[in-house]
Amino acid sequence: MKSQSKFISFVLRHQPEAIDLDIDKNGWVSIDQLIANAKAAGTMLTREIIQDVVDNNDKGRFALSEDGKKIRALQGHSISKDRVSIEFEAKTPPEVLYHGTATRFVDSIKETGLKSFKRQYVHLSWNEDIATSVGQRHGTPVILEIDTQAMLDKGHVFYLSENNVWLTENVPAEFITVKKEQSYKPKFK
Ligand code: HQG
Repeated sequence: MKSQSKFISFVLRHQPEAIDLDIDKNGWVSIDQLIANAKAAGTMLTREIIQDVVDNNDKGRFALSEDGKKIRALQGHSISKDRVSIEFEAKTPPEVLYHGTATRFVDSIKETGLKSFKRQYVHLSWNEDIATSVGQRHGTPVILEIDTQAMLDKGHVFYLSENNVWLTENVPAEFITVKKEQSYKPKFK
């Protein structure tokens, strides 16, 4: 299931054109078209496989439409906002949110803040363990604490995706504290 899930994530969030998929402004894609176009590209998907991916995805990344005919990713898109712009509800976050990154990015983040780069938003976690696993994908993890209250005071907006990922456009450096930085600790003094 992992490879199918990765494939679906890739075409729904990043490159629908890779298999000629029509994607609407809210990120929805027809399941029939997904199955047919995936097949033409050599990837075998069935309704059952897709349902399984939706139901058992570790992060609840995907959702089916009410009529069961369409599928979309709930967040994480890198497709331009002109093409896909999911309407997230602005929400007040907890006072602190976390961002997991890798130690090698910290100096740059301290300088320029958190940027979304290819993705539409910077992703923030409500929980430190999740942040750690997000950071681990890039190297030695480090957790950044984000002062959401101060950001709200300055007019920044936060959104919560249906699968509980907090999103915001960018996080200027002044709102970031490095929580756990792995530093070299000599064994003997
Ligand atoms: C870093 C996964 C240098 C940022 C996860 C991150 C998440 C900077 C990397 C979701 C920087 C971008 C998103 C700056 C940010 N200088 N580095 N100024 N600003 N960065 O993958 O947050 O499995 O685009 O810290 O679980 O790691 O796809 O973002 O390390 O929720 O569902 O640039 O992706 O979810 O990497 O991960 P990413 P992310 P899925």
